[in-house]
Amino acid sequence: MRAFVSATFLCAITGLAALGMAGCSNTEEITPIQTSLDDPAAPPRQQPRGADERLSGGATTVFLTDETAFGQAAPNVMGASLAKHDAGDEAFAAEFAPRASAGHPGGLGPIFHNVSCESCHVGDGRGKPEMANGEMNALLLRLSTMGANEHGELNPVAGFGGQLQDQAVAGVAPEGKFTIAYSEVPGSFTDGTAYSLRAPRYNIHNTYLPLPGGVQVSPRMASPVFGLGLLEAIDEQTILAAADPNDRNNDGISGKANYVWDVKSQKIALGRFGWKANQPSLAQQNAAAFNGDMGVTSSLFPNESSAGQVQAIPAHAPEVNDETLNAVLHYTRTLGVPARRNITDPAVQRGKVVFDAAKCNACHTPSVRTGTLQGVPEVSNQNIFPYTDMLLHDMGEGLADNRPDFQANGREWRTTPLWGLGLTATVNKHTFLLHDGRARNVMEAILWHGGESQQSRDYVRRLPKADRDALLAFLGSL
Ligand code: HEC
Ligand code: HEC
Ligand SMILES: [Ca+2]
Ligand SMILES: [Ca+2]
Ligand SMILES: [Ca+2]
Repeated sequence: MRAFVSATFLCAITGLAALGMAGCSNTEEITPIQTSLDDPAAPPRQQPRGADERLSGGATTVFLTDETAFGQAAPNVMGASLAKHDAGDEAFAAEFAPRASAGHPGGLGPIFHNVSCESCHVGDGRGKPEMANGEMNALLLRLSTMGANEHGELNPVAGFGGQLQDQAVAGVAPEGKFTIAYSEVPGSFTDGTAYSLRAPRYNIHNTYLPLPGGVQVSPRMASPVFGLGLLEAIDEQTILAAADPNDRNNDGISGKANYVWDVKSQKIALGRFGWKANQPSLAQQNAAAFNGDMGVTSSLFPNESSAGQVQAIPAHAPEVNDETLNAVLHYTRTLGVPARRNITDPAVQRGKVVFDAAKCNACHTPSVRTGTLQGVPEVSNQNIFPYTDMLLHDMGEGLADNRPDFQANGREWRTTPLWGLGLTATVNKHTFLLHDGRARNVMEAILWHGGESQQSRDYVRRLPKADRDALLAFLGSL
C-alpha cells in the first residue's frame, strides 16, 4: 500500500520553507552541535542544518498513523523500484510450507521458528515474547559455546548450531522448546512513586538431544524492519566518527563498533543490524533469517540450518532464488519511516529538553545525513532522525545476556533506533520493548538502562512526574 501524502506535499501545506526551515529540500549544510549540555569536550555530532525533524525518514517519510504505518513503501519509491518493492512485500508476507503449493513457496524446515518473515515482524514492526498461539516464535534464542572461529564467529553448540529452532515439519523433532519465568524487581522513583520491573529467566526443555553444559543463550525479539535502508546508507566513517571505545572524552559513554563476518565478501565488516549489530548488511541479515528462522536455504546460505543435526539433508538447490532474495532486500531497504506527530505540543517540546538533559541523545543520536547506498537513490543523501548512533554500549548487568557476539561483549547492545516508537501500540497492539521484550512499556525500558546509560536512568528516576510524563510524550511523538 502506498502512502497518500508525499513529503513535498506536506511541505507545501505547512509552509515550512516560508518559516525559514528549509527541511523540505535536503540541504548539504551541516552545523556541529554539542553531544551534551554540560560537556564541551564531547565529540561534535553533525546535525544537518534546517533538517525538518518531522520528516523522520527525510524524503522516505510516510504520513499514516494507523496499523499500516510501518508497512508503507517510501513515497519516493516509484516505477520499477516500486514493482520490486511489491514483489519483496509478497515474499515477506508469504507463508512458506515444506513443499510448494498454491500461494505457499516451498522449503520450510525441517526445523524452523516461524513460517513467514511477517509472522515475526508483525506489520513490519516487532513481535512479542509470547505470540497469540502461546508459542515463543517471535522470540528466538541464540546459542553458543565458549570460543570463536578465526572470523570471530562464536562456536556453535554441537547438535544445536547457533540458534534453538523450536518448530519442525511433520516427522521431525524440534530442537527444543523454552519457557520464560519472570520475577518482579521492585523499585521507586525519587519522589516515592513505586514501579516494578520484570526480569526474565529462560528454561529450555524437551530438547531432542541433551543440551551440553556451558551453553550461552541470548534471547532476541523480532525488531521493526522499516527505515533500514537509510541505516544501511549511513557512511561507515559517520558511524565510526562517533565511536569512543575508550571513553577518551570521559563522559561515561563509550560507543564501540562491532566487526562481523561478511559471508559474501569473505571479509570482516562493520556490523549494523541485529540487537548486537551482529550482521553487516541487510542482504546477509535477510538470507540468515530465511535460513535460521524459516529453514529456507539460498545461494548465500546453501546448507539447511539442521545440517548435521536432526537428520541428514541431501544436497539440494537453494530454496529461495536470488531474484526473490533481491526483491526482499529491496523491500527491507525501501519501507518508509513514519513522520513525527504532535511536535508543537508543549509536553512534547518539554520532553525533548528532558531527553537531551538526561543525555539520552549521547547514544540515541537524533539525526544524521545518509551517504549513498548503491542502486537505492531513494534512501541516499537523506536527512534522517533515527535516534541511534548504530554503536554498541555497555548496558549493565541487568540487561546482560553474558553471550558475546563478534566484538560485542555480554553486556553490550546496539543503540536501538527510536523512530516510530510511539506507533508501536497502534501497529503491534503491545508495547513490549528491549531485546527480549521484558519491558512492558517505555518507562520500564528506560528504567532497565544501566552501565553507560546508568546516569541517564538515574536522571529520570530523580525527575518529578510532570517531567517524566513530558519525556514519555516526546518519545510517543517519535
Ligand atoms: C522467528 C521470528 C523471525 C522470523 C521468521 C524472521 N525474523 Fe527477522 N528478526 C528476528 C529477530 C529475533 C531479529 C533480531 C536478530 C538478532 O539480533 O540477532 C530479527 C532481525 C531482522 C532484521 C534486522 C533489524 C534491525 O533493526 O537490525 C531484518 C532486516 C530482518 N530480521 C528481516 C527478516 C526477513 C527478511 C525475514 C524473512 C526471510 C525475517 N526477518 C524472518 C526474528 C524473525
Ligand atoms: C549509553 C547509551 C544509551 C543511553 C545514554 C540511553 N540509551 Fe536507550 N538504549 C540503548 C541501548 C543499547 C538500547 C538497547 C538495549 C536492549 O534492548 O537491551 C536502548 C533501548 C532503549 C529503548 C527501547 C527501544 C526498543 O525498541 O526496544 C528506549 C525506549 C530507550 N532506549 C530510551 C532511552 C531514553 C529515554 C534515554 C535517556 C533517559 C536513553 N534511552 C538513554 C542505549 C542508550
Ligand atoms: Ca528447507
Ligand atoms: Ca539450531
Ligand atoms: Ca565518551
